[in-house]
Amino acid sequence: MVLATEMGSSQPESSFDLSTYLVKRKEAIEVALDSALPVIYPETIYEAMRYSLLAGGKRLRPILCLASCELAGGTISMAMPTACALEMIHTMSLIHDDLPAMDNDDYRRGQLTNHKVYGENIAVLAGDGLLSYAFEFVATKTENVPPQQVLQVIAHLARAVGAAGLVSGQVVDMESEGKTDVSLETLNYIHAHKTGALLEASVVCGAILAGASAADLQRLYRFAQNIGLAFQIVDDILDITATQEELGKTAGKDVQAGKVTYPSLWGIEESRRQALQLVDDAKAQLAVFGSKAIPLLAIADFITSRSN
Ligand code: GRG
Repeated sequence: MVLATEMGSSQPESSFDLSTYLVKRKEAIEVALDSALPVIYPETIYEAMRYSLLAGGKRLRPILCLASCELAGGTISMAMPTACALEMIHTMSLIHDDLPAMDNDDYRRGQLTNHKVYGENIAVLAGDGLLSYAFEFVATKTENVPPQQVLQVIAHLARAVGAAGLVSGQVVDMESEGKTDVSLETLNYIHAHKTGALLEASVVCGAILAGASAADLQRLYRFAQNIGLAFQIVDDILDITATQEELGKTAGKDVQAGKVTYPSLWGIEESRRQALQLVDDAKAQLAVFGSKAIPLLAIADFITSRSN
């Protein structure tokens, strides 16, 4: 496990540089993920799991988890197993989302999708393997955290992933495909579950590990809900405005699939305005934390300024 001392900790306000922070955190997470999942027998499944897990990506969920844990007074090493688990769960959801039975995509994170390389049967199992290993990893690798808090994290993650979270978001998304009369309420439901639930769990679980108070968890929960929705609005905009090279996956999928999106309801400019407003509202939730919130505030801004 990578220790905080090997990576440096949050920098003071005057010198905070988000790009350097994101690069360093991403590097630390990549190292931890790489060592978390060695290839053993039967090699095919471990290779398929590693193929998608180590394919890059922004590592936003683990970065949020580490930042939130630090904000609440914890350390990076306390949160790293949960951070890795979040990325395993996220990667699993991407593998399954890309399957022909779901979104049917050929590219993800700049490379062929899992099923294109390993076949659908192995891709399903690679997702299953990553999902279950995520929970094993939190339960067995978390150190220096009271067991009650680890249990709370496991329960929170499970809820975010299951029918109360990602699964329901995906179901309503699939049921809405091709319909032109999808309401804003339904769209918000889809994305609060499909995208928001795991981003929210990333922030809240980091703080739970650090033993945050109920009031602070509520503030972080509201912060995460707002950035989750902003993240999805920006995702919808990028699907229209960015290239396949920038996105690392097929661009223009939403229009092609006849999906109702935020830009299709509001237009691009209004969607941008709404995303910025959500980020402002999110940041307001963290005012009480003062300079300890600097990394999370900067990450919130990154959500609307990102290009992939
Ligand atoms: C979780 C049990 C279980 C089943 C999965 C397929 C499915 C059910 C849900 C779909 C979830 C999904 C793919 C949501 C999209 C979320 C999203 C906006 C992904 C893109 O995230 P980024 O931009 O990607 O952070 P990178 O590659 O940077 O990590």
